Amino acid sequence: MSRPVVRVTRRLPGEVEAALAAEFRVELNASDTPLTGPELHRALRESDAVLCTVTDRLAADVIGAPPVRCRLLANFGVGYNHIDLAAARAAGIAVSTTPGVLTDATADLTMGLILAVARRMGEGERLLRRGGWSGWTPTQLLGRDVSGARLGIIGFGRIGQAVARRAGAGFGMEVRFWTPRADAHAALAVGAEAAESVDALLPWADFVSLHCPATPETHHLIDARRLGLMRREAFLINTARGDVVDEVALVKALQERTIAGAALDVYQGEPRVPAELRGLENAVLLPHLGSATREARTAMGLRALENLWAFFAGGDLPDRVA
Ligand code: 8YV
Repeated sequence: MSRPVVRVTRRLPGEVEAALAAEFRVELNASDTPLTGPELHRALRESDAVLCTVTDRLAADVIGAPPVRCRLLANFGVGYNHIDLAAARAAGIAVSTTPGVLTDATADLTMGLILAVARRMGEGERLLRRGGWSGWTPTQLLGRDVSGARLGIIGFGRIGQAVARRAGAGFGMEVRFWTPRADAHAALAVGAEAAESVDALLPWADFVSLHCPATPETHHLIDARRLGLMRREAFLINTARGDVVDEVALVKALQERTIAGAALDVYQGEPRVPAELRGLENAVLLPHLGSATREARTAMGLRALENLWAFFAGGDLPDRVA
């Protein structure tokens, strides 16, 4: 049998591209810019599989009606809100993700964001770089303690639990979480307590960290009303998906200081980040770096390769989501 044709939509770490080329007839996107809708549509008709990423909007109109040559969308990443699963199923396309291998990288970055926003690191960096630092003073850029503070986690899957472990064991934080599927065993293992509801968690927490997937149920989960439930001294951290937060309401809350600050890695209309947000000193803003370590990105690519390999070998698809 001839080797399956795999369209790879973005450049991947060298080790991953080499491993893919050894197994499949790989078509790379040399320009490394996101494929357009028509380009993705064509890729689905001309390849046996597409290795896609978060920048590929695989909506129903892009997937289109059968017949489609593509049999597998092997996503590079754990979140798959950019893929219309129902449309993929209808077109006879299976979908896989890369869970687990980016958990530590994303949880580490979350702790970095908690520290950065609480200790005003961005403000300090900007002050120094613009030549505005005239020397140490006892009251300059005072932040708040992270050690011992209360952390509220929304979404308690692998990443939420990994953040809870770091926060509890490393920083002595008191951790509560909310998830629609309360996992008593996981909670016990990380010493966290389940909250009754999102609304009960928000007024309690000094830091609220989001770790749920973007679904119709979590769209704007954090809206103006819920931002209003947070304490004035509290911070919002988002390393999940921009869609979970109403960005307009968040900008207003930050401008009016009804919450103390936000640290964001993800945005509603990536790569567009509203100018109002970029103008705020009490916002720490990163360009979707959650899994951006050499180790994690290589492991993600190799995991996508395992899915491709297992699928075309006719076995189970290990990380199937559709
Ligand atoms: C990935 C992510 O880098 O895996 C995810 O869900 O958000 C990121 O860590 C990105 O999705 C790559 O496709």
